[in-house]
Amino acid sequence: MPGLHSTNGVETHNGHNSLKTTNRPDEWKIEQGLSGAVLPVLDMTGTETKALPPQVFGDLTKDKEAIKAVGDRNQLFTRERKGWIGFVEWENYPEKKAAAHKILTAQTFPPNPEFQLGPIPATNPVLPGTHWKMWHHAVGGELTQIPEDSWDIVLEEKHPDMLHLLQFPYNGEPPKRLVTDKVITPNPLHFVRNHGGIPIIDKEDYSFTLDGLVKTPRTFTLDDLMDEAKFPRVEKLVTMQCSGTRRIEQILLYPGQGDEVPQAPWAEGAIGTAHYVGVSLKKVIKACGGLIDGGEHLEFYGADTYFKDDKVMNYLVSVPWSKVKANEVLLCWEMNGQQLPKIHGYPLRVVVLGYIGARSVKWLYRIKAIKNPSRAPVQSQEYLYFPQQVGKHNLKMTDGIQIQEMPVSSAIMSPWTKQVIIHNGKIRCKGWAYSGGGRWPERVELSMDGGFNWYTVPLQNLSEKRKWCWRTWQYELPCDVEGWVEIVVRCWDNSLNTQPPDVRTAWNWGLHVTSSCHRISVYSVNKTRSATKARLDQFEKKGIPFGPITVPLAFPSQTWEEYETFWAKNDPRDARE
Ligand SMILES: Nc1nc2c(c(=O)[nH]1)N[C@H]1C(S)=C(S)[C@@H](COP(=O)(O)O)O[C@H]1N2
Ligand SMILES: [Mo]
Repeated sequence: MPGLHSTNGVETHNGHNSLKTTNRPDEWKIEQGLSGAVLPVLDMTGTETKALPPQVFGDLTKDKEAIKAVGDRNQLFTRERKGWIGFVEWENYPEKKAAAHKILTAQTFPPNPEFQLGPIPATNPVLPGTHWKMWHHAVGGELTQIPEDSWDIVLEEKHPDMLHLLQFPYNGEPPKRLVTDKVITPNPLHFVRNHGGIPIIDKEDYSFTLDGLVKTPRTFTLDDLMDEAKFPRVEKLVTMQCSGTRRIEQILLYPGQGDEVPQAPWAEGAIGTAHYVGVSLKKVIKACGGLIDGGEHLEFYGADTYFKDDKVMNYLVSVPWSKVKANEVLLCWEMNGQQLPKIHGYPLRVVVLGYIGARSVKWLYRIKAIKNPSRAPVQSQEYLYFPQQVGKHNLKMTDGIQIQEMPVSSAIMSPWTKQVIIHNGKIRCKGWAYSGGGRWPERVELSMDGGFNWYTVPLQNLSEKRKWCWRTWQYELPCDVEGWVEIVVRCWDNSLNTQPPDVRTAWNWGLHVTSSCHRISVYSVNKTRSATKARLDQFEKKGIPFGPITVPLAFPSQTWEEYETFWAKNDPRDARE
């Protein structure tokens, strides 16, 4: 094919030989799509196919004069309030936003490491979040210290076994064996999804404002909310799910854009269940005299700083009043009997029942009643569910559905894909099932033949049925056959919704809402078969481990005597005329 060889002759040294080749050293990998980022785009619009050069990143530039002209960053980007470490308020200060924008556009940053079209790093943290750290340091002022402070909080508050997908902004999930270990997720193991740093807020200095289209704008302290004479205390067991859960399946099928540069390659652990204590936002709005002048949506402001397209802002999203009116939006200060951990929004966060996690704003500092859904990027540009034909060249924000309620979904936490399982005709499986919008799992089914036949998990093997909650399940899945089998899980919720069969069906450019049936491939070795048992006994007698299955046999599987006996009975090998 024309134009695919990008390099001039390179010398590769292979033992004693020196090969002159025009290939890249990793040509084979590139050709096999294992290094897709360096594949040229092919232009076939003309009579000849042309290989288009990829985007090149030139030398890094920095206009120091322009940055200096912006002014003293320590004064410009100061802490907004006493006792609120890491909180820069942007939304009330367009000139401050403009100054930060100037700083970010007056320099270039190195390209972000590519992992979707190449290998995912084998490290924990998986991705460092290079750009976001650099942007924080570039803006400076109160933001300078945030990446380091945030990581300290991760180490202080999260379980040492957490899988750190992105170091900064911190994104982490528990390993599979701990995701469904308990029906209520212990706080140190609850997944974390951050878009920015963690503000460290002193409870004594905490308050938030409710303004916009309300009759009487007011400021509330935590003590105000906790006063049961004013607001009834609400307790709820709630499953929170990030719409990025199981994104890795979409990435491994086809790379996409995700909702911003450092997309967390989530597995099945971006879901957690906790017992929250707080008040209903509806009551707090009532205390402000209710909504006025066509207030239809409530916009939540988080104190963290979010970067998008060289601009800075606070974390803003909105929910409709109808959701609030139904008492399905809570303001919470307690999680599983403890004060909210810093990483989960201390001192106060929003918990929106049955919506994607993105709407449950942490480090809440303001609620504004507005007419239309928020125009902030997290609401209007991200968390959009695009149709399959939408991609880099034709993306329009209005083509995406704003994701609010999660659809029904489920996942297998054990065993793991590619695992070899020696069993007595049943494979022990466990996992979770969940449905958004206040629906709940009614039936969980497992298949071991790729989704042709389904076994129903008996109800006693499912955790308690509750509105707003997942159900964990376990099941001994009958499996007679040997070799590679595909185990699939699907859930039916109380509205009889179920899951699309495969990832391709639900794949989307934003890599959101991987709600397709979760599939894993395991290698079945069924010991109830006498030949299999005899063979495994031989392995055991010889003290030879069975795995990995790809290692060639350590001892013969058949004697020559057995071989001859077979042919004595079955000769001739070929068919007679
Ligand atoms: N202020 C603020 N609130 C936020 C976010 C954020 O980055 N900043 N992330 C949201 C997203 S996308 C999710 S999935 C949930 C995750 O909540 P958790 O980190 O407590 O598990 O928080 C939401 N609230
Ligand atoms: Mo999320």
